[in-house]
Amino acid sequence: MKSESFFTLPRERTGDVSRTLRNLKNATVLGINPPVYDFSWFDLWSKPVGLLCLLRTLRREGNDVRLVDCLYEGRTKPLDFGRWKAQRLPVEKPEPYKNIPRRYYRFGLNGAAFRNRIASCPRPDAIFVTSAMTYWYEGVFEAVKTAKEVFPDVPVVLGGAYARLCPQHALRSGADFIQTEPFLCSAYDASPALDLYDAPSYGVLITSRGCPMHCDYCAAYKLWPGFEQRPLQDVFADLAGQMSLPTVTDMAFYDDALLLNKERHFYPLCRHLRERYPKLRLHTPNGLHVAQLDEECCRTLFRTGFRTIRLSLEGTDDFIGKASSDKVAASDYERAVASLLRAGYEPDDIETYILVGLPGQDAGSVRASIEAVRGLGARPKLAEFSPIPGTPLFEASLRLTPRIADEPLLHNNTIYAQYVARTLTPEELQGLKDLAKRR
Ligand code: B12
Ligand code: SF4
Repeated sequence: MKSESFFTLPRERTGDVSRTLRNLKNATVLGINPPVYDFSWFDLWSKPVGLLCLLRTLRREGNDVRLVDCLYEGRTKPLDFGRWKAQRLPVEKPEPYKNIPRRYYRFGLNGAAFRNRIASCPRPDAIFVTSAMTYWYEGVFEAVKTAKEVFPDVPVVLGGAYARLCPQHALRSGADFIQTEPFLCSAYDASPALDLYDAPSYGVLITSRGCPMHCDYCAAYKLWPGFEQRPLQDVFADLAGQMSLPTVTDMAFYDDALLLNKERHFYPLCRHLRERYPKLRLHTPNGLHVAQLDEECCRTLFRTGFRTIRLSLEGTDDFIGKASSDKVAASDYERAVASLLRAGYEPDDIETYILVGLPGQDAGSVRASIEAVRGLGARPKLAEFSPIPGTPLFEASLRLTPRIADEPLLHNNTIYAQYVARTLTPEELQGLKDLAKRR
């Protein structure tokens, strides 16, 4: 018998349908990870984890779940550590990007193949579309439109970071409902249904949610208020589920604050990883908190199989320090790099994020941060600023560039500083990138 509950979506089109979804039984549901429209896209162990957790939860309740992941299904060439290159097609730039002298692409399964994949699924009772970066909404709109064309009477629910950060804008997607709250916030279950992929080369672990700090450019505290670590038994079960898939060789951590309470959380997790999965290669694309990286922690990372390390420095000057909750003291960073090198890492294994393009930031200070990182034998990695709704620096950016209020495409980190706010010129930015890359 089909569940009735789903069809009683609230009359308001934004809010929380977690409870309705939890009551869904014996239904067929289709999850969609949309294509990405951007100037560039790299697979930094990218998976639609929120959607995969939702699908796993629904399957446990007896629902038949299907997944169309446009990026995974559009993959082409394998890269290192389980990553992939995605199929890309040059496309015309939308109006807000018209004057930007760069090529623009659609990444993922091409339009006809995407449509056919959706049409090949059994008629669902509900469709769930996820979203990530706010400036990727074009792909989200395309996914909703295609789903509506193929299955016109099936309700579409849109969730994910864009939906939560820009709910009013997301209403224009044509989705029937915009999920603005985290799904399943009380019974925290973050195990993704990785087995919905035919041959996943990497999995994703989230062992905690939120971050106790409040950096001025970051929406972590808005997306996940508070800080909570998952019980380790749940993390181990999640890991065992993902590792039961024979094609998985790599695992990425998405935590915002992986190393906090490390004696009770991270170290026991590492012991478990060493005992059970000694060959697994581990990655931290989301940046580690430098203050936690003492000698023992660095040795543990190395022995446990963490292969690519990214450090959140952001910058060495007072301006960045203040915007970044003063989370990194220069001495902590020096100690972290020295300890990582002593533990056995090569300089190329350690990339350090340096933020560039913040309103009010001076290019000279970015240059100094790059030099400082290079001087210590680590590799600087520029992270271009993206204004994120709800953060203090979004408010500051709004004063400088009011257009960002209505047009999330302008939040794109690739273009914001150089072409929207013009806080630095394309030549200045290129100069900084060249300096960061120089060996
Ligand atoms: C991991 C991560 C990355 C990874 C991988 C991202 C990926 N999946 O492709 C990496 C390191 C590559 C990355 C890179 C960047 N990121 Co990032 N990233 C994150 C992070 C920490 C977690 C995202 C995540 O998967 N969370 C876990 C899942 C479980 O959450 P979720 O998907 O939102 O799902 C939940 C709900 O939304 C819901 N849900 C999800 N889908 C659906 C669907 C339906 C139907 C329903 C009902 C519910 C639902 O269920 C889940 C559980 O509640 C977020 C911050 C955060 N804490 O969320 C930033 C975040 C998304 N990133 C951000 C930024 C700024 C960036 C960078 C621009 C940084 C930089 N300057 O270089 C780059 C850009 C990358 C690019 N151009 O490709 C910003 C957003 C920017 C924006 N304007 O949108 C965020 C919010 C962090 C911040 N600074 O505030 N990122
Ligand atoms: S420490 Fe990192 S995750 Fe935490 S608020 Fe700052 S930038 Fe966001």
